[in-house]
Amino acid sequence: MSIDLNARIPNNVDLAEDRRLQRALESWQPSFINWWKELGPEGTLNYDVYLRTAVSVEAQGWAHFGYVKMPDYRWGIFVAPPVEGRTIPFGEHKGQPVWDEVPGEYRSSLRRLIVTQGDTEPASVEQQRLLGLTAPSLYDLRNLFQVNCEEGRHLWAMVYLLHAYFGRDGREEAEMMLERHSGDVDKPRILGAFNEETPDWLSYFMFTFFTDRDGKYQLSSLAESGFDPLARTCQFMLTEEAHHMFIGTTGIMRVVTRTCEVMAELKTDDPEKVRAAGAIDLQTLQKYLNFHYSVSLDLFGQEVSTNAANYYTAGLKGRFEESKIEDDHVLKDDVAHLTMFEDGAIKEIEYNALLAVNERLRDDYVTDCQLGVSRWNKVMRRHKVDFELKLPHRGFHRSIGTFSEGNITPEGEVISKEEWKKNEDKWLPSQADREFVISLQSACIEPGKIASWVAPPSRGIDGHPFDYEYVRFG
Ligand code: BYC
Repeated sequence: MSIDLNARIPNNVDLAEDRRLQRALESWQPSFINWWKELGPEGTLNYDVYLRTAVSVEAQGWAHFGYVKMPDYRWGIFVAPPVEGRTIPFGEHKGQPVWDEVPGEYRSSLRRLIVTQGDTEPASVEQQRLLGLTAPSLYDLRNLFQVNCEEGRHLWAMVYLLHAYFGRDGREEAEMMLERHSGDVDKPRILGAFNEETPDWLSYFMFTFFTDRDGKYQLSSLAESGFDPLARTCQFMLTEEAHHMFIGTTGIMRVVTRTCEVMAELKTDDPEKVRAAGAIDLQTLQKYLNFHYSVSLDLFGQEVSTNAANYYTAGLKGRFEESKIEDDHVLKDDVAHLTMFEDGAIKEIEYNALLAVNERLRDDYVTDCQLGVSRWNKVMRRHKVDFELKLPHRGFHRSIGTFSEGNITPEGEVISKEEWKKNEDKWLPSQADREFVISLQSACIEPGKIASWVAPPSRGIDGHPFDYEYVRFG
């Protein structure tokens, strides 16, 4: 499983042994680089960035840190080592040996899952392409670029699967990954949240907390797949993903910290005074949280999904930590109780557990999100600030699933459309809120300096201090 780092495409999948595949991927590579230059981080081609690069797939010491110009980043194909004798962990093929090739009857379902996953990766890079112009610190700038490079690598991970296992239509899908663009009217990205803008760093921290966390749960359920190449690919992607969510959790924590400091300095809880001092008031943070949480909840699909049931029964996409769940892993006779919107009311409805697999994953995600929110609230308690951030009701501001039919307040009350319209700006960032947050954005990129609205991190990257020169501008 050692990585061939000197190859034109670094890999641990013996690419050199398969000349056709190697040539096909090498012919996709220039399109990828062109896409990066056009739609990757704006104006950064000459920057030397202190980045980690995958050099191994072992848990210990998988990454090397050093200065890299981003177009020279060693994007490659890395999969976790195979598990000897692994069997399909769930569904109707449970207990049979895992597949090393695509089973004919599941070809289109698998391709669709891989394409949907792959599409999100370049989408997020596109969404974040201008953020580098207004980084709150050099440390944050470096972290942004790290995430961008790794999302690029995650695209490589899915493109490899498409090229290696799906022949001509896989290659066509790989081309399409660079043709759809975030927010493009004619060729948008596949999933809703990936067509939203990430216009400021507060949105970015929220995105890395809430939307990257959807990535964690989706990748974890694909890491259980009976199609072993997909499972192993996702296992390694999860190693990289952890840092992305760390940026979100600590990013929001640093914003909360700064706001609490300003409130203490000014002895006020007046949002206007907090804003005037160049910090973000807690009420605005709550609105951004409401927005990003709700669009990320949509990424789990509908509450009742035959797609999800079919993926599960086929052994293609499992649940979060499937092997730790104590049941038969077939779910045909199990039931689940789902919170849904029906006949104008929020109800608990019993369904077959197979149909409820999306909701199960969403439940796990909600629990995980709550842990982060509780950590932010702890910061406020430590500062003796009497305010709690809260996850809104799961029906709030939804576009996918039964709740998309209703108007639900953050507290979970069903209201009329008129009432929603009247109150929307209380719950979601208004135009004025967005303008305020954007007004705080300006590049603060001298080593050791930090913008007014966010506290410095408690430690730097790879043992370096906060004021390390994480990015050198060419
Ligand atoms: N937006 O049966 P349903 C990440 C469609 S993030 C638009 O419930 P299913 C990352 C759906 O496609 C993780 N359309 O759907 C994070 C279906 O279409 P058709 C990405 C949506 O299939 C940050 C229809 O509605 N990975 O890695 O059960 C940075 C019926 O819905 C949406 C994956 O998503 C939506 N939100 O569930 C970088 C994993 N939701 O059949 C990266 C792969 C549903 O009517 N994808 N629809 O044409 C999947 O597992 C599934 O496709 C979904 C949807 C869970 C997304």
